[in-house]
Amino acid sequence: MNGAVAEGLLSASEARQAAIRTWFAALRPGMTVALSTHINADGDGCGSEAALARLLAQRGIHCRIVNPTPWPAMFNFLLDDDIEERSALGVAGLEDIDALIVLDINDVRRLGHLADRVRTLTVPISVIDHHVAGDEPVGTLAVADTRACATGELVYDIAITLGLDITPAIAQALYAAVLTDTGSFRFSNTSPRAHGMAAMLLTAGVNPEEMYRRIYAQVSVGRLQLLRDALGSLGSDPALGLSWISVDAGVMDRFDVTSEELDGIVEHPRSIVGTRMALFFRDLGHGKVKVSFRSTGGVDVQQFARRYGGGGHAKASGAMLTGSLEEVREQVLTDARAYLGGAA
Ligand SMILES: [Mn+2]
Repeated sequence: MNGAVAEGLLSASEARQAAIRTWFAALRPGMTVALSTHINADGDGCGSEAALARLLAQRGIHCRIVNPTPWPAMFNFLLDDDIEERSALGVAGLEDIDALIVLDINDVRRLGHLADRVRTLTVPISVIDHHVAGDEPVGTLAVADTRACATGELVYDIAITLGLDITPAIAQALYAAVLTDTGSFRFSNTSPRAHGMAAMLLTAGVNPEEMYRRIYAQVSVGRLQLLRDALGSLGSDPALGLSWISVDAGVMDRFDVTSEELDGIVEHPRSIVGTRMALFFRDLGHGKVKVSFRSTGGVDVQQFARRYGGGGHAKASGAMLTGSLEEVREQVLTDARAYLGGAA
């Protein structure tokens, strides 16, 4: 490995550093800044917010986290008395601020019930994100790069570009961001830089076993009972590489689980050898069925989901369909077989 490659693992690109300096020039000591992220914040959104709040505090900027949905309990360990988490305030949390920074999304509509207020804010709004900008992008100043494995990578670059101190608490938040967004360093966004950054964060005090325990070894008994129940519905069509799983409308009450705990169920059919497309059917009751689409390899599930008015990414999409669980499953499986047959 040559020196230039090694250097690139540990430092931000010139373009990214320039974007960070321009972004930071709009902030001043003494300011109060609101941080927000998408509805149902994930490890990247929460980790990026917790890290950025502490980093900006080093420059005398006070941050208030105001998310459109409650801070997930599983990420409480990223917070402490030094962070003002005020998502419960709703739009009132966006009053008396000097700037808004939106993380891990670039579409106002993903701010849920905060969106209307954000559209009318007159304070500077900036975005730090690694997604392709949506139809209604947020703000004017951006530290945005779709090559970043996580928004947390961009926050890390803010820290090193501005010479800020990556304390153990900041390192832990950034590691949570990268760990979760790369699927524990398994997804295709697991870049050399993701590992380079992870190495630096371990050096800064992250304990990887503790992070595993806090983020992944937190499963309730009900979640596993639900999985046992759901596995009874597992189906697969090995010739086409199609696998699916379903849950009925009563599972959340029956097993006392939250909708967050349904995340990841689709990874079970997806993990079947030879699977190219995995489907998760969730009956919401009231004649609505939520379908999650996942792909492995070259199948574009975003294109497939669009026929049902859904969308997302090429490898992870979703859609809401009308009908009973049986009707929707029958229709989508028929369409998926034709789609995979054509794409074979
Ligand atoms: Mn992300």
